[in-house]
Amino acid sequence: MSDLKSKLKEKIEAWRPRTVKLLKEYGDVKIGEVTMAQAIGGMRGVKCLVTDISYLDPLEGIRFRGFTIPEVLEKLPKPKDGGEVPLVEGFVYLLLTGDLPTDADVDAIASEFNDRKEVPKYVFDVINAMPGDTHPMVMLSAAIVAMQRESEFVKAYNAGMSKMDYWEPTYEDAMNLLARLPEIGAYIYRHKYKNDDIIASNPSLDMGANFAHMMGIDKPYDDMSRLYFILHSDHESGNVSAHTGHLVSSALSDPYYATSAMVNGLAGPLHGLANQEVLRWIQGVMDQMGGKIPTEEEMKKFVWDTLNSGQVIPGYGHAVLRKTDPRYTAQREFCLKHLSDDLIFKYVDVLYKVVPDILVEQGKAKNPWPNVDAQSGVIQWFYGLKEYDYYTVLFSIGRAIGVLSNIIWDRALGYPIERPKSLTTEMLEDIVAGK
Ligand code: CMX
Repeated sequence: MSDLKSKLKEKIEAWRPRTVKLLKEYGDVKIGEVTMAQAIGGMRGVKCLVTDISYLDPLEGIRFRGFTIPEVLEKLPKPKDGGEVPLVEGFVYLLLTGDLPTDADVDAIASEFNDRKEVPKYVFDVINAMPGDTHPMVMLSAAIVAMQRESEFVKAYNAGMSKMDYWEPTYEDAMNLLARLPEIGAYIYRHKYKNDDIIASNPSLDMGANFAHMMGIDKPYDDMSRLYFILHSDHESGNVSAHTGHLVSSALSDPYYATSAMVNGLAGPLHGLANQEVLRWIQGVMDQMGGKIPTEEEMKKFVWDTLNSGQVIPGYGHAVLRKTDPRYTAQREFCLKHLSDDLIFKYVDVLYKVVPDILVEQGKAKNPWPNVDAQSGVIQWFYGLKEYDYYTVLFSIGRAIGVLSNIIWDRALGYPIERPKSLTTEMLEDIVAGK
């Protein structure tokens, strides 16, 4: 058993009694109520999910295992080549175990990923067989589900494993997936946009650096990849992608099914695809401006035109957050350091100055501030990744870290199949009428 897996085993055994006690002794304690608006309105704010991997405070933003983004960026081990962003391997360790890793822990995970990262050839054949205009998220989702025949969970389940052991083969599937997703993601990019000029994986590099290498993009794109994967990893459990992964996995569908499903949820323009929408929207404005930076007044007009035509401003608003997303801020700091003169960054900057006031004036959005997607495409574009329909693949690789960490713990703590209750409209009307 790997060091990480034995550490996880210890943590799981220590944690299980806490969950069992809450369930057995305090199962009737109320933690909230559900209103009519919540039932009709997408369950906003209903407290009915449990996770210890991350917590989202509406004003503060995300904490991963109790650490804010600046703390994660400061405390986790960094690459030895002068890279400024922590190694993704160490972040995986933090999400899984709740502890900060040592350099040795990080090295052990890097070597575990290296041993697991060979993608079966038939997966690439599936991607190659798709029409050239297939969306990269479809390629990713199909590639993941095609690999389902590799599932260790399915093999162990069919062999009659005990429920207490479910987490162990889930861990194997999760680690295999995490090791392979950057390989698959880079393959999709080079296959679809670079004439199949595939760049072989380099086992001596960490996950972020190897991804940059396989994409064919120079430094500091290695740091950018690390930052991107860490920032997009997890946002507690209620968002569409995380919740989809958890839900599908609750039926004991294995991590391949669950991860492919979470990718499909992330592909919606109100969720992960918003990063591509931001770039598409900005490009439209740039075309109309002939490349010149709009004044605040000109930008206000573009924003109002979009709102008045019944569309949302991509990259702004959030179902939980009520302040600027710290994931936006972390990327903005990266931009200020590395691409402050970039034209598109300047557009994003003007947007930041005008959009919140306009959304407040419009009076609909509960949160007028930018989210993670408002800035992320700009950085990719700057480093030459101009094919913006690819951006959500990057989000998916990051999000898989959080979703798979959660799935391992879901299985370890024995969370059951998810099954909320529906009512009919007539029943709601009867409740209002006091019947
Ligand atoms: N532009 C215009 N209108 C917006 C808006 C925006 N950026 N954000 C919210 N609104 C509107 C909603 O569409 C809704 O309108 P209706 O009453 O007509 O339906 C109203 O304001 C209230 O919405 P809300 O309660 O503030 O927000 P929701 O929780 O319903 O939705 C989100 C959250 C993210 C889907 C929404 O803010 C949005 O559509 N943003 C733009 C898309 C985006 O950036 N998505 C990425 C989010 C981060 C991620 O998951 O990756």
